Amino acid sequence: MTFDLFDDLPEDSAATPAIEPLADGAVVLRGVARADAEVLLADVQAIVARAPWRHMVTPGGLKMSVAMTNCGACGWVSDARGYRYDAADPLSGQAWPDMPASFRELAASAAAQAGFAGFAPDACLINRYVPGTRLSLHQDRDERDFTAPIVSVSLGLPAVFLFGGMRRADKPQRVRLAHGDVVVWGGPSRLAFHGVAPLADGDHPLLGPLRINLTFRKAR
Ligand code: MD3
Ligand code: FE
Repeated sequence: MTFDLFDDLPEDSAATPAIEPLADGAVVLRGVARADAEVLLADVQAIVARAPWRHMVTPGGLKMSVAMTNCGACGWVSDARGYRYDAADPLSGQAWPDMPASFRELAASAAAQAGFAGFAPDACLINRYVPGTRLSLHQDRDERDFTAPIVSVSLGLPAVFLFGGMRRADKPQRVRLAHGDVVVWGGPSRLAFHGVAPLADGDHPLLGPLRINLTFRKAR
């Protein structure tokens, strides 16, 4: 497969990002995380050393195909008891790893560019996709305050993001999210149904056959 035509541009091409409106309250900042990718991925590795990737189980008993971990004051967990945010990693009983400065600063700067000044996430869910992994349509509604946006950072292989409406049955738009793309989902988009189509095969220069997505949330 082929990669971004823009992979070879100088790093400062990310200094003047196009702000691409996606929907009411949602904007894509193309490539803004590209210059930080190595630092972000080193920070992911340090988090995974303490809070390993795991496939959570839905309340309905299905094992998710996305592998997940978290950092921050609380982390998103799913098991037979339901979905929730928890201050402890259920695998270790210990607090989740701290949110690295690189994560916090990128999330706050992206949110500010989208009009959400002062975004201070307390949770970052980290998702890992291999070819074939998908995330079915859902809403993110386990957070306490829906006035805060969610900021997502895509790294590695590109994905087709499915962005639906307020009803599960609304036909989703398909949006390609590539390495370094950051999306801010706020306002009326905050509770939209969304998902990720099965990841296509590929081999990314930094990540190999993987996509990693960071989602920053104000959970409490
Ligand atoms: C739109 N993750 O972790 S990020 C999730 O690529 C999740 O791993 C996807 O959906 C991923 O919950 C999509 C983009 C995203 C995240 C949260 C949203 C889009 C959103 C919340 C509301 C609307
Ligand atoms: Fe989601």
